Amino acid sequence: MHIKTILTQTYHDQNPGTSGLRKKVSVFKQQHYLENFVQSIFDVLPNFQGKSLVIGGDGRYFNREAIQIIIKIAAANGFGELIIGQNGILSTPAASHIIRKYGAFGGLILSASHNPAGEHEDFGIKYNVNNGGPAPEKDTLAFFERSKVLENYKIAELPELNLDEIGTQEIDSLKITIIDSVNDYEELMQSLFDFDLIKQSIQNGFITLSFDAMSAVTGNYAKRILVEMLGAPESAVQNGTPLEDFGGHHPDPNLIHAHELADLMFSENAPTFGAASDGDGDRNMIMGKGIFVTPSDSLAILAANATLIPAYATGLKGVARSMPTSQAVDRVAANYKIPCYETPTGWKFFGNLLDADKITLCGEESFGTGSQHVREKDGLWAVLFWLNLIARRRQSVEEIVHEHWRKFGRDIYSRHDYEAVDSKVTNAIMVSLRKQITTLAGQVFGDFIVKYANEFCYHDSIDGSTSANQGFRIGFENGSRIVFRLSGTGTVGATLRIYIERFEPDVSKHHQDPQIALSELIELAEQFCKIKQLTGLAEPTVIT
Ligand code: G16
Repeated sequence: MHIKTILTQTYHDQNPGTSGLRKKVSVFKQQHYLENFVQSIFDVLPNFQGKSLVIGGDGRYFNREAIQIIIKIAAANGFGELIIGQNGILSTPAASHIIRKYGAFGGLILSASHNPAGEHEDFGIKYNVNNGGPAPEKDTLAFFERSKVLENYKIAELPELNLDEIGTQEIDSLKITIIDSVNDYEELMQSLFDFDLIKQSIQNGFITLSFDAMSAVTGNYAKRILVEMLGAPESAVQNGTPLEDFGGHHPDPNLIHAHELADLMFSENAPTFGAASDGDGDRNMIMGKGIFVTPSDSLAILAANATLIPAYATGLKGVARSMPTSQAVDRVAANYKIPCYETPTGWKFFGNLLDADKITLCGEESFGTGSQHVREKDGLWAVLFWLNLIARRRQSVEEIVHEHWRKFGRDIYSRHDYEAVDSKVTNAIMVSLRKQITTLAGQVFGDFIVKYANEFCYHDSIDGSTSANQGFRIGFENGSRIVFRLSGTGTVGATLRIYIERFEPDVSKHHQDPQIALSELIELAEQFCKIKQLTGLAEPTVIT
């Protein structure tokens, strides 16, 4: 194998965000851009010579081209084995599982998740460590630092590899294995859930379902698991063929972007269960006939019912949620007397807690839930969890949710996003919030008395690291909260996210529209940040 060293120009914008480096395709296609970032990662990682690297992506535009480049750089840098999903496809949770199952050194996952795909849209890349989870912040910072001084990269002269055929080939001392993208993941799911029970409930018509794969990576996984293994009709999987541009969809499973599913679920002909996943298969949206389950509620409900699922029958060690996620799961944890951890936004922060066996389930308001089984959030896992739960409890989604609220109270919750705002404006908002935050405790705003107000700073109890500036939170005496933070996944301008929640213990008030129930807090949030005033926007771009 002939290895070349290529002199490169340095880029100064390769700072990974919440979940890896995400940029427009045109940015990634700049000369040496992808090569530089991959080399920067390999320069930082120690002692991987002869070890294996997992490679796969969500199949979006530039996926195949990027994989060919990565193969050559990984070969030149001395990896001993490359394990690649067939056609270059691996869902993010499947990649996490494969890293763990085959004891790989790590993995490169190519995805910009829920961001749109295509020549003029987004691409992304992130490195996952050997526990299967996203690289911790200290590593991603080191990758960025390295990229700012990188002068050359190494690349092997290899022919283009055929990614479509399963099998192993050897080039000198490098082994390249193309694996079926679904097999390992499917086996794992079967080991966690009661497939026979779910299958029975589908066959006898108690469960009817619609799953929207949004023309993204989960199509292959859903067809194999839901249709072939669990017996759902083929028509149960919508948009099940992964396309390079995701069919022009914005593959973000929420009520706005998965509106076809939402319309169906609120119609007369709704099946009993509806769900959607995102570009790379780690997010999930759960719906029942006539009901949308917020991700925060979904996490709480899964935690409250975990012992009904074979994999979690012996109970949970603890749970964790990201800071802006509602406090619904905290109530479940308190009830079952298990610890509940609060981490910054980003799945990478759950890894240490999972590895140290402190928690069994975790989740985020951004449509992500997961467990010990991998080190990523897992969309289809959440879908199967709900199907298993419905089959076991013989209740509808609505009955399960309402019963949960009756028992624990309802955390009425909403997130308001102001997308693609001029970053000068959002930076000014952050500066102003930082000033105000220290003066708010004890102040009274109508019915709301500020109990605490601070900028969230996380101390990882396992590795002792600290992550500062993780969003502003204002907590009120009555348990309500307003949280402000900037998104770390966008590629255009800046996105301000405002998270609003109010606890409602009174059963007679559980069925209010969240936007109405939260209206006072929504106004208060504007009073603090003035986003509407500063941008002239009358409404958030997206409300979930
Ligand atoms: C990523 C992270 C999640 C995070 C989400 C939203 O999800 O993996 O942990 O909650 O971004 O982040 P932000 O609010 O910074 O945009 P995904 O599905 O995009 O990989």
